[in-house]
Amino acid sequence: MGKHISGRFLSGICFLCVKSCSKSTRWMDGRSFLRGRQKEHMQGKVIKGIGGFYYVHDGIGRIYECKARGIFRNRNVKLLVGDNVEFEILNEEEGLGNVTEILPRKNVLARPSAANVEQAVIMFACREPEPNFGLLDRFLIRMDLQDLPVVLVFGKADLADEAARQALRDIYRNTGYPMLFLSTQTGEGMEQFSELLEGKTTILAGPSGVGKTSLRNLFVKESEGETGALSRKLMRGKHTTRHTEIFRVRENTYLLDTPGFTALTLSEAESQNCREYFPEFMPFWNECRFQGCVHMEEPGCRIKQAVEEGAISPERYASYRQLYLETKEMEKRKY
Ligand SMILES: Nc1nc2c(ncn2[C@@H]2O[C@H](COP(=O)(O)OP(=O)(O)OP(=O)(O)O)[C@@H](O)[C@H]2O)c(=O)[nH]1
Ligand SMILES: [Mg+2]
Ligand SMILES: [Zn+2]
Repeated sequence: MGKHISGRFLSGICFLCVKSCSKSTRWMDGRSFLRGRQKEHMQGKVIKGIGGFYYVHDGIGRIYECKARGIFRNRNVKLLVGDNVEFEILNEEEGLGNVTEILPRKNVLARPSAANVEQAVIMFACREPEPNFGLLDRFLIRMDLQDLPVVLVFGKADLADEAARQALRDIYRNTGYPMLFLSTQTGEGMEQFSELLEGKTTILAGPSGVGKTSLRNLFVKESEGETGALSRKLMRGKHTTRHTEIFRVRENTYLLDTPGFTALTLSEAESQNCREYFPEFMPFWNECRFQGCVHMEEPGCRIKQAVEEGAISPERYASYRQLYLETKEMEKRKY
């Protein structure tokens, strides 16, 4: 790969990897990172992986471009963004290294794949692009399945009037997910967002073009990830994020920016028990007339009644139906 180390050895190590070398010192915390340095068995964090290279931050101020040793391939283990690793330095000057060991993981997240994540922010835009609730609910289920606490964030709040916001609140009001409206344009919601990041490693996930990278840029000033206006045809950001990358917001506080999704299918196993992942269905558990009611066409269904009464939103129930039908379809295809 290209050079990614600035001429100014002490102050200008590039963290954006290969992009612009004199820019970033964002992991530096003032300590001299050369003092008392152990050349072997260094520890660090994988902040990004591209094409077989892993960018490992040493926790002090330097990024090493590393390869993973063959042992991982033999063990069939893949390094993930967020992994804490041991690595050896091959060339200090050029910042090259070799990852030798993965330290124990707290958890592993699939799609977007990452390790050691503590919280998920599911981000959609109030408008542009319009939220796709089917997709949003799949995200929620996926995170629940992975036992990750979720905060639901609606960005581009500057484009939504009070009525539009209330409509969104209504859809998710009985789900129990904390909800936040924010705008990178007006600054609305930024303080609350900052608070909810405090002391955690948070993954920022959602469709393309909703403003994830714009939000990240506000919290990690030096990173200046490119963002893009939506192309009208695809409704995707022009500078769409292609790789998951972890950023340090402040001490013990990290944010993972991820590539946007346009679709997300749950596996059969994942969607099979989807009923259980609609928290607002829970109060009516076992109250349907028929035992084993799947809340589709059965008479005396308490869930459908709850939709009529307004305790469950029609959008959420529609999501449920869609998932249910898809699961049936998958089962049919198997035989
Ligand atoms: N009106 C408005 N536009 C915004 C806001 N935040 C971001 N945008 C715009 O939305 C577009 C897409 O922003 P990005 O930050 O690239 O979106 P993203 O979610 O990172 O997209 P991917 O990387 O493709 O997943 C850009 O043109 C931004 O300027 C906001 O709060 N309000
Ligand atoms: Mg992005
Ligand atoms: Zn029912």
